[in-house]
Amino acid sequence: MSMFTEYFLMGIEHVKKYVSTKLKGFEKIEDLSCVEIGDGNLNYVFRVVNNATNESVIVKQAGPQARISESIVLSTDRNRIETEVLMLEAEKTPDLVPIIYLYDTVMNCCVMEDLKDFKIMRKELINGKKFSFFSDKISTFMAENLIRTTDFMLDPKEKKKMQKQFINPELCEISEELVFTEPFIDFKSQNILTNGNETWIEKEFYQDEKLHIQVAKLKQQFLTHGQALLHGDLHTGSIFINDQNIKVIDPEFAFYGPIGYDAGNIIANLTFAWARHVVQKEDSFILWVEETLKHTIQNFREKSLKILAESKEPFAKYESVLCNYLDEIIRDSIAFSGLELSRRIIGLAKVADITTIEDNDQRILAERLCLTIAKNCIMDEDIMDIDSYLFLIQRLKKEL
Ligand code: SR1
Ligand code: MG
Repeated sequence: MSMFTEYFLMGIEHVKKYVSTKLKGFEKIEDLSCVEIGDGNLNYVFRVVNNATNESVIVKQAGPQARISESIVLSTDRNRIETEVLMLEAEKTPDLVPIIYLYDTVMNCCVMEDLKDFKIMRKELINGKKFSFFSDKISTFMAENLIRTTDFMLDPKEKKKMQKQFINPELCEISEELVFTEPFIDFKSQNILTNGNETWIEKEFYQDEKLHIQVAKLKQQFLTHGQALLHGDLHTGSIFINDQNIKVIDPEFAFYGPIGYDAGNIIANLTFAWARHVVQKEDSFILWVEETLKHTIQNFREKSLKILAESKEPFAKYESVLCNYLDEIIRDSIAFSGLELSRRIIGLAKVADITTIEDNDQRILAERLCLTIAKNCIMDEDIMDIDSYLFLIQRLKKEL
């Protein structure tokens, strides 16, 4: 009888056995080698290589607790959500996601394409690498996967069915706490602040009630605005990249939410790379990020408008309906980017773009730059499109 009929957390030998039992071309266990390569916050990720053929696959398994903190107990259903979303995305943007070979709702794991020719985008950006094609690829990914899952594009019953399929209470709760709550209160067990920035953050974030009121509005929007099937965690650590293409991975936080949340994550995470290189004075990289921010949002809007032109919704025939809809999404994206910019500096889940700045004074500067942008994005209603966002960050860069 198979040992994989009841869930348990697999180790390296189990994974080899699992792959040899389940996957064609990997039957001979003596030919297989396996290493755990996961560096994310939640799951276990194994690379299995068939040394006889040089073929390899990735096995990703969800454990009952988060890797980053055992006190975070989580449903392993997140692996189903991730796999089903990747399969849906593969229908719309097959070039931009990894192939799923199998998924298993007993072991809560999936076996997928090994993206061995790709690297994690965040690490590449930290090293100052520029990618001229990124804005084109990511805007296609967003327009195709977000706009095509909205009420404008889906049959009403199909949309509600998808909303039900991707209800994701536990991972949404992580975002509700880590993104929308904890960075704004003195949540000592989770918020670990950089030496030298504590007093500033105390005053500018924990004590600013006007800021809290704006954050509360955005939190309500996150909780209630089921606009599209989001990726839910669209940062540069969820993107693999090489010299030609990107692959978007890890949609386990997916749910029906406000489109601006995904787009805002892209804006914020490009901005972390920008801030790192601003304090390190890498001018050509800084310029590339600024152009990429502009092109990503412009292309996203144009591609979304083209998709919406196919809508069967009677009111979609009015150009102003579609333009208002997209302008509002972009306004939301800017505001949500302020949340991501805040939580990755103040909260539990930080980003290497900033934490690996060795010089403490430079790190303090980069953090304040991100947090000042964040506050402006959350509070200033005039910063509502990508041009005003760029105007803001370029002004702050000059004032450094
Ligand atoms: C407890 S999980 C912390 C963070 O890691 C994920 O990548 C999400 O961004 C989450 O907020
Ligand atoms: Mg992830």
